Amino acid sequence: TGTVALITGASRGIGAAVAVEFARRGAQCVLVARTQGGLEETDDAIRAAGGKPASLLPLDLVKQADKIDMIGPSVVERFGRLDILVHNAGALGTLTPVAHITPKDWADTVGVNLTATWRLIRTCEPPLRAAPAGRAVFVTTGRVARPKAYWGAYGATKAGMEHLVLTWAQEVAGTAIRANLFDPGIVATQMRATAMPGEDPSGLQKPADVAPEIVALCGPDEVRNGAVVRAGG
Ligand code: NJP
Repeated sequence: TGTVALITGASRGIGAAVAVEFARRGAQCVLVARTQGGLEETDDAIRAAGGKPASLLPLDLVKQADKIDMIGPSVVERFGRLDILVHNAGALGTLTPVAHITPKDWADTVGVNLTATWRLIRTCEPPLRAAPAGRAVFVTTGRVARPKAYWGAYGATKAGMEHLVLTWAQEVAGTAIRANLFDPGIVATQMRATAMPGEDPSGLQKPADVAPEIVALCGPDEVRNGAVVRAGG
């Protein structure tokens, strides 16, 4: 069998475009997000692009820890291997002063951006180690380096994600795994529209513009490990 790629946040936006790009290149995709209908739309786009029908894994990365913990073993059981993890799902939360962040928003941003990163590493590391060229890419943000009022929960949890991934990258440095972060820059998606209501998206990057860069970072010849790669760079 060919390459097997797990992509989170694959129901729309950047994750959906990444899934289509992997499938176009022959990979078997496993798609994670909460919205079954969105996952089905991505699968339709994969089929239209001539890709293998995707495996859909509808789950909430905040609320269903037990399901996340089963991902590694269940992908291996179904497809025999897992070569690639792209943790692209992200939670923005409500843009608000730190003192006004609600417990729910805090739990959602920590849950998707940070805790799910750890849980995905935990469940995917064994099959990624067994793969000939295990690859993991985590989608971060330039906001980590530029704290900005009202973006505290998002920026802090993505910063935590970066720290965790860079730590893990050191730990797997002697293996065939390459673990990197990708900062997409500004992309016209639902998240961007929520953050910047009223912004004209016509001049922004589109998900399909950045997806090939994420897929390239998962290539078998990639030598970088523990890098933060910026879109266009
Ligand atoms: O966002 P959006 P993007 N459990 O909102 C999923 C980063 N980024 O494509 O569950 C499971 O269209 C959600 O699916 P659903 C950003 O931080 C972006 O822009 O069905 N899945 C959807 O598929 C993020 O890491 C920009 O609602 C959950 C996906 O996540 C990545 O790019 C700039 C979930 C979000 O799709 C992709 O975001 C930047 C949960 N609990 C970084 N919660 C930008 N767009 O400008 C959410 O610096 N999802």
